[in-house]
Amino acid sequence: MSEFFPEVSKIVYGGPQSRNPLEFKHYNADEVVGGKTLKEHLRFSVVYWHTFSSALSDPFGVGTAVRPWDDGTNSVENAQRKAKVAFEFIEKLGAPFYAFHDRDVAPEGKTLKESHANLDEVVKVFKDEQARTGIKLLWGTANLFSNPRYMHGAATSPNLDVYAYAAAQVKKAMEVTLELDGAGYTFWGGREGYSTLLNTDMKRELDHLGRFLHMAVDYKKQIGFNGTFYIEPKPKEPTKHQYDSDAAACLNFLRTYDLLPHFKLNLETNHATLAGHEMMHEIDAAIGAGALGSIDANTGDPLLGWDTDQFPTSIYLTTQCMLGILGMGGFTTGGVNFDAKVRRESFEPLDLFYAHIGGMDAFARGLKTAHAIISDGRFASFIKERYKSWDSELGRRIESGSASFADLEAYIMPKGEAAKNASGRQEMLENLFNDFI
Ligand code: XUL
Ligand code: CO
Repeated sequence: MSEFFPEVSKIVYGGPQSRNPLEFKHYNADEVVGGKTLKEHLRFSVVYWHTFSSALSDPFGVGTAVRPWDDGTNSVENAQRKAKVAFEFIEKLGAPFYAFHDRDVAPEGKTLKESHANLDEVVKVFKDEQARTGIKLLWGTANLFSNPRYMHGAATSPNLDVYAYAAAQVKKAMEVTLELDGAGYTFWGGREGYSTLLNTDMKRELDHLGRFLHMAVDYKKQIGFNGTFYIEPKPKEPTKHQYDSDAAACLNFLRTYDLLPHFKLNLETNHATLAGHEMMHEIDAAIGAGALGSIDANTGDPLLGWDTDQFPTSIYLTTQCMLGILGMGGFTTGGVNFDAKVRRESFEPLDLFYAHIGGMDAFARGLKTAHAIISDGRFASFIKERYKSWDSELGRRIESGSASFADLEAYIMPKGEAAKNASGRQEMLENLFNDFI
């Protein structure tokens, strides 16, 4: 097997005392926490687009990435070589999954037919490499935003031909995901939104998006794809307003169009930030609806207002994520997908390893910390105690829908005043959280 990363051998667990930056300090794949190995809990996934297809350009400058395996052509051969690079990287890293868009992995042809054929050529390599390494596909997706044809959106385009083109692209991407035995398929509405309402029929666009996703659900059944469908919320960028703006908006959309039984959410930290939410808020919102599927693990820079897609390194963040995920009983088909890219200044192949090792270690610590918090039980008992008035007979009647305003008036009137409030103890709880970090 050719070696594209000759300076790196398999990344091993060296433990917290290790001084080797190419070893894990906290991610010990086979270590058991709460009855499952870290590998089973975290289901790490490497994304193709940032890690293997990004030149590291930014709005002010061209790409800086040095990728010795890339001959700079748009050929299928170059794409197939990149596929081998990807699998060597993922195997050495020890991540069990990967994720891709159709257009990250194979060049777009002059016609749709040619693009499909190019994709098939790369999928052949993926199939062989999956069989050789045991690495699996977490989810596939279609890029419905880069090509200029999608300037007005794809499933919300005012141009029916573009809508049909997008449908054909998704159909093919679903077929390929099935062929590769993918555990899921993601819909991120890259340009499904608007830049101005002055030219937009919002209701009609949303109706079209609803129809589009129903056709996808029908096709999923038709081809026998049993993976999970995910919607990935993001409030803006590239458009001013994206219809799938946050978890709550997605859930409302899915309910309105009778799609909720068919979809779960894939939540991304930097998208939560852009929506003005903490990731924990998005996770709680999705779990409340029984709809948390997977996470795109990254982080933004608090001083920059855009989607910087940095690798997650904050233990507070990873602990909060894992509290939600452990609380819901763990991932089923989803995982911790590093939708993150190295900085433009970190242009060497080696930086790809450092970035992922850091993210995996941060999530391993988050998992262990969250497990310790849950086992300790003090947060859970505090919350239980805070709501204890609702565990009364009247509380149960209200919650089950068998109480009326008149009942509540009859209950509170003789008391004259509500019972005394208890402190929310925010600072005490923040201190307690810190005790676990
Ligand atoms: C864009 C983003 C996408 C989706 C997949 O911000 O997160 O890469 O994850 O299309
Ligand atoms: Co993402």
